[in-house]
Amino acid sequence: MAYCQHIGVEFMFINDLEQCQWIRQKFETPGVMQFTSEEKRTLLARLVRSTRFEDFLQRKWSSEKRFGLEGCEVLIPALKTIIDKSSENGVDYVIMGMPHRGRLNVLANVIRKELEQIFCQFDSKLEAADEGSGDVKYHLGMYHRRINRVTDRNITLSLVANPSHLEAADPVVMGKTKAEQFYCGDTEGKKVMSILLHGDAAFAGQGIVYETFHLSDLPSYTTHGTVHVVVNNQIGFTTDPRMARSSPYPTDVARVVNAPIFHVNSDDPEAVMYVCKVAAEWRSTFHKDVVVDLVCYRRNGHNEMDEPMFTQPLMYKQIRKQKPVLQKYAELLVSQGVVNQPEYEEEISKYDKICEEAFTRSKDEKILHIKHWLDSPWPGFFTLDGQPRSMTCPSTGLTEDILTHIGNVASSVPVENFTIHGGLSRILKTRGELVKNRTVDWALAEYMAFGSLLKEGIHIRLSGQDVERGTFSHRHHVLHDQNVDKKTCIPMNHLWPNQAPYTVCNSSLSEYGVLGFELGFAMASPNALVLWEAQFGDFHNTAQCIIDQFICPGQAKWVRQNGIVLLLPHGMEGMGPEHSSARPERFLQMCNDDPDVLPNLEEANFDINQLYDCNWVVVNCSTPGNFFHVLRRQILLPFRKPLIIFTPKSLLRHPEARTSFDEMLSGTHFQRVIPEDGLAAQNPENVKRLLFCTGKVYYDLTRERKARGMAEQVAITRIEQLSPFPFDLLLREVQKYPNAELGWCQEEHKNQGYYDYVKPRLRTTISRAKPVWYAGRDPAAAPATGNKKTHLTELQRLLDTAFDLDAFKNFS
Ligand SMILES: Cc1ncc(C[n+]2csc(CCOP(=O)(O)OP(=O)(O)O)c2C)c(N)n1
Ligand SMILES: [Mg+2]
Repeated sequence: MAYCQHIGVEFMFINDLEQCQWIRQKFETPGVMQFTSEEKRTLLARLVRSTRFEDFLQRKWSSEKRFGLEGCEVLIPALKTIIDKSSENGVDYVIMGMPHRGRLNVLANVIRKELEQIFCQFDSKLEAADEGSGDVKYHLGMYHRRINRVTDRNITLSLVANPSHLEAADPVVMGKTKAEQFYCGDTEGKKVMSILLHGDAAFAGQGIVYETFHLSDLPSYTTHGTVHVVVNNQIGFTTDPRMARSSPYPTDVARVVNAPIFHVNSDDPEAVMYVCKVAAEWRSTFHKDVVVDLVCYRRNGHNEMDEPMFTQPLMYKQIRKQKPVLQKYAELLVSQGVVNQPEYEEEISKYDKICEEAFTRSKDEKILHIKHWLDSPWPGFFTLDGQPRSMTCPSTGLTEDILTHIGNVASSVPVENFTIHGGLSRILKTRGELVKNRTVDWALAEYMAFGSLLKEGIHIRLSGQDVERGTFSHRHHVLHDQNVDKKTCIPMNHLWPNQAPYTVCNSSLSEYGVLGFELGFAMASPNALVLWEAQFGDFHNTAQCIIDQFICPGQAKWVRQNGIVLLLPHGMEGMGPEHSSARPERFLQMCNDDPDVLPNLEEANFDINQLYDCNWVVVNCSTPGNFFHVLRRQILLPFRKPLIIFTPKSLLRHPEARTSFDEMLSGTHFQRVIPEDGLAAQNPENVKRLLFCTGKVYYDLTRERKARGMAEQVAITRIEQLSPFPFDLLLREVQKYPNAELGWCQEEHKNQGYYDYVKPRLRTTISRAKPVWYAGRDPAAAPATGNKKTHLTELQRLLDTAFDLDAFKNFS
């Protein structure tokens, strides 16, 4: 629908009359697009900066990729207009996410990163001062607080670091925005907002765009409206002319996600400015998403090294004839008498001089500080030079009083006149009995960890599909009144008078989007425990990009630590190929510790140093108590690392999977290894086989050992923290049983699970003095059989191998 010249608006799919009327009025009122001379001059100055910045980079580094904005230089004034207008409406923090195109220009001219810091990124001789392997310049993030010249108000701008994967940063930006809103009590998005930039091909093609839009409608995920800007050059990658379509893709997206879309010709800077103003006003009026579609062209190839004429000769002949928008607009303003030619030229030479001077200064930079490119500073968490405040971790235990208090709240309904379901009453009653007996099961252990951290002022956010109740109906963190619709109670928020708030939220049916969101949430502050739970562990694979691109290498690429926790239900329980494996092998394969090098075990604080050096922590707890400790350790550590926990399903209700309060009291710790402590440990010389395992198979092994009466011959030691690998404790275990063969037992298939990770490390621990035998399922393509009977046969086979003391005779 065309209203003003060069503007098209689509919103008919929105079925809210007030919103439609509002849009009509903004575009149908005659003469709405009037600008003062001052506004026009500002617009021209912004176009000068945008254009001359790219020109400058091109002159100095003609053979470097920079993904320039040529053809869509209006992006800079467009963003600045959105920010000015939002600042005028009370916003003081803008969080942005964007792809490669124009990123350096946005850093320089919107965020106002010092130019010399940008220019020195082009100097390959600079040495990196920070730990980590770094990233290319057009991926780095940034955080900057300054005065907005137009409104004279303080404004903080942050651009989230991103990987090459287009649109992957979208949910991360939303999560960070939500967190910043949460921490400053901005419940309506009046102070903190997000702006997302997109390429047209990525916007239409990447499903994560839709997942992210969808989150904006959910109470615990909404950021109260995002302004989306599409750099619509109607071309995708380098070579395929079919990517250029006459009807623009972004409309298709907007229609699906029910957001108004304003198309605007990017050759008309005033129309662009008007549309951006309206978009910002829309957001502050309705707190809903809106899309600005900057219809432009791409003057160069995909990057500056690319020749577009190879594949799009005719289109590029036309493009080469186009006058740059700056020149066109300058001519218009000169003809209108708003500026004269010398003033315009003066504006250009002023900015060129700024660039030249910054370039000279950039040559003095000797060292590259990736630290300067952090998107979220954590004031006070580290020492001034960015180090942890200590290299120790206090006990993660609690006093009996605290355990009992949390236990009592967890097994009651802490408000009056509230009727819960009869089945739930029974669950709470059983919990109460556990508390009386001074024991916890999994759900209670989690309660204890969360409840105690809330007492210490740590905000907790647990998000994922059906997490409020728990997929396995074990958690019940939100009680629902059986008589009054939508009346709920979250007992975790009734624990202590001045506790931190607990957020538990059922997410949409998304993994990629939601995990990205939670990662972004965790980015904002180190003093929060942010957990994402997969409905079943294997579903994390649709969020693989967030794991591979952000969680695993995030610190190495962007220096920023992140303490996100992944809870991944895992275990072979005869439920078929799906729902069985959280794919531990994938997480372990991505750990950065060396399988072949034994670290110095004598080093003080060996365990903490190991944690400090790792890229993430991978655990599989066999007891609720250890689960409790590892959750608390996550916050009590003086630094942050992602934590991957393989969590149980059947063990949630296993009568032996219980922990006594005694193992959770002050002075107790997370056990990286749980050594054998039965008969075998009393006469270790007699032990014939020492079996190592992790997780649920431990219970199958002890049951089988008992049935076979082999408690003196076979020792079973649990590795609870798989990575970083507990070389020190395992060496002790091996030395304790000098006459034992060593075996690794897992219920997973041989090419899956932990075997490939554990075996070389165990061998390194013992200087390769003995073999490490394997008892487990054979290699397989699928994670588990679909047949229950086969499942049980396989299990019995692996247990037979584990306890057959002659099983490996023929191999040695
Ligand atoms: C998920 C993903 N797939 C593929 C690529 C490779 N790639 C880089 S840029 C690009 C084209 C992007 O087109 P568009 O979104 O229109 O942005 P433009 O370059 O035109 O600004 C592609 C396919 C990528 N970076 N990420
Ligand atoms: Mg494009």
